[in-house]
Amino acid sequence: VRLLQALRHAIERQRLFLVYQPQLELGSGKVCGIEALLRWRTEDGQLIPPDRFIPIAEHSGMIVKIGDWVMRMACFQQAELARHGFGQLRVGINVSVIQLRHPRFLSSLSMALSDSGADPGFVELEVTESVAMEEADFISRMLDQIKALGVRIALDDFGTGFSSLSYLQRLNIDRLKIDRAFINDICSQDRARRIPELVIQLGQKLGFSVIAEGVELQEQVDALKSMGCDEAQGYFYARPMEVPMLIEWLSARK
Ligand code: G
Ligand code: G
Ligand code: MN
Ligand code: NA
Repeated sequence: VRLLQALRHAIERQRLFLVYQPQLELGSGKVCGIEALLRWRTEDGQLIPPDRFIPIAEHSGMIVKIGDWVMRMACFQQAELARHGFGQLRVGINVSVIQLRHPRFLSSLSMALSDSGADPGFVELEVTESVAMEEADFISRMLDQIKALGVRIALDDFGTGFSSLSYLQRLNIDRLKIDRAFINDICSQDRARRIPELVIQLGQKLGFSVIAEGVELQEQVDALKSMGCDEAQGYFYARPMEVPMLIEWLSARK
């Protein structure tokens, strides 16, 4: 309850902000996107990780307001990056199923797009696999409507849910994000390579691109490349950064 109250204040006092983690094409080494990740800095300077406050925000329904703010901020920052010459970066935005269920979700999304001038083709919503598999008909219709706005869709934490393959084939999505749990010991154990390998092949067969999360080592990059994985993100390349630092980081790589 105290955390909930503090979160309410944090929203009013604008203590929430976004950091962005780069995503790279494994083939060319080019930066192709960024994922927006929410952060909360309390008055005394403490950082509260999203794992701690997102579940509370979801329970209380506050995630709708927070999620709207995240979508708007990410769209405005995408447009800002475009003005700095980085318009070709897709921005990934995590969305909760509570947001998707809200009747005004689509109008919030289209307002964020039109108010910011962000190019919808460079905005990608991340929906977790487990969410996409529940309420299948509702979610698949929602995804169709999101796609109709020109926005891309990624299935997050892929491999941790239980996808029905026939349903996956019908879903209007652009890519799969392999959960970082599968990337962890990709090099240390032969067996651990099998799932990422399978997900990459599945993505290729179904026409989705595949990105690996949580890449921390050169050996993981090499292994993923040899498996034909399209993209990767993780501490190996960069930690999530606020926009000014991101712009510096991007400029240094140009
Ligand atoms: O950034 P970090 O690794 O601490 O994120 C932890 C979890 O919080 C991840 O599962 C991530 O998807 C989730 N998360 C981060 N930012 C957002 C956000 O803006 N909205 C939602 N719904 N989840 C987020
Ligand atoms: O569930 P989701 O994919 O949205 O979560 C992304 C989370 O993973 C973020 O909280 C981010 O801070 C974290 N993350 C990003 N790269 C790495 C990494 O290389 N290693 C670890 N352990 N976590 C990472
Ligand atoms: Mn994500
Ligand atoms: Na994930």
